Amino acid sequence: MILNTIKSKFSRKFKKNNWPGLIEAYKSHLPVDSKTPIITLKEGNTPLIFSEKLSKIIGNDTQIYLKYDGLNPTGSFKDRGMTMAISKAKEEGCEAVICASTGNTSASAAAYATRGGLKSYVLIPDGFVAQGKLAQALMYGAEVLSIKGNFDDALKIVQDLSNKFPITLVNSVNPYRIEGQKTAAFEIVDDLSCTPDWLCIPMGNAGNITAYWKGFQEYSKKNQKLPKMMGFQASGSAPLVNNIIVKNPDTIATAIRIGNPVNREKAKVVKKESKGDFQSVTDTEIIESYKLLAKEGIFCEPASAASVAGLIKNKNRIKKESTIVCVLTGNGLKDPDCAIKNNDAMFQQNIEPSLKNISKKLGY
Ligand code: AN7
Repeated sequence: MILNTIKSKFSRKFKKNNWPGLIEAYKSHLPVDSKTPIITLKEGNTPLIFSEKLSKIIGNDTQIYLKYDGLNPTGSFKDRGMTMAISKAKEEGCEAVICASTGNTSASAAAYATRGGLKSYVLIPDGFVAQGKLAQALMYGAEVLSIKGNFDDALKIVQDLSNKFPITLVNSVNPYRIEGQKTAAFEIVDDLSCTPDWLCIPMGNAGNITAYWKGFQEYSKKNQKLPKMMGFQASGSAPLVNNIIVKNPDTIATAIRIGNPVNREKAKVVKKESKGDFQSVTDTEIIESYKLLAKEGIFCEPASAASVAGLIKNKNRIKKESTIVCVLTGNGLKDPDCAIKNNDAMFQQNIEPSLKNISKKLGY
């Protein structure tokens, strides 16, 4: 185990300190050439963290790892796709980009667009975007339109706008997004020196599960077993699990509050080819996992915790000595309201600041 870890550290082409960003690192696997202007914030190369708590909960000598993609420059996996989408938009001479977003896509699009000197427009569902994400989009200088509708309404409008006007759509229907995001699977294979048995991942529009599957297919060695792709949705927002359109999706995990995923057909192929499964988890289960992860020192956003809630739900189906990766797609700091409302911490306020009083409060 330790030997493997050391070996995989050196099998990466670039040392941590001079990581050039994922396009440069994996350019032989990506649709770029010397003419592509690379717009990067050095995204990618995120840690794969062994989870002692989860490995113990699942038992049976399983090894559970967390792909902590919340450590990307804007705090979510979207940066992997956005470095590609914005670089290609720039290469193609486009001057403005647009997206609909539950939050993270807008933050990432705004950051990479401004870095590349492009204008960005974002449509978000009024009242259902976490504070941190909105703050980011505003700070990075996007023009933000908060609509009286949900993500699915917003996506339909931006698709129409990008067909009518010279604005590039950077939602995950943009194929370059998938190309960039597939590098997360490359990194997992590099770190483990093998493919995992299962990949547990939250699904909204199902761009990321599509990207991971493409990544595993392209990067694994011949005859190497590919992972079962286990996609999880919130039970109030589970169009892929139930094979329906959800008109009014509802979940505490606002990032995946999506009722009509654009990558539905691609996701079905992933499920079938990987012999995987799509299942739902309740908001209560999501919050339980969110708290459990934080108690191991890993703070992710609620949508990300759906991957772990799903893992735990499948405890009895997991084969002995399996290696499983749960993808933590976004950083917990994105949604401070959710954290402050959902924790088991001792938090006493309005305390008199005297040594005597505080010693007593602390039980000394
Ligand atoms: C933390 O930002 O759709 O299945 O507009 O932010 O590829 O859609 C976010 C999605 C999972 C689902 N976890 O990924 C958006 C948006 C987090 C997310 C997903 C999202 P996909």
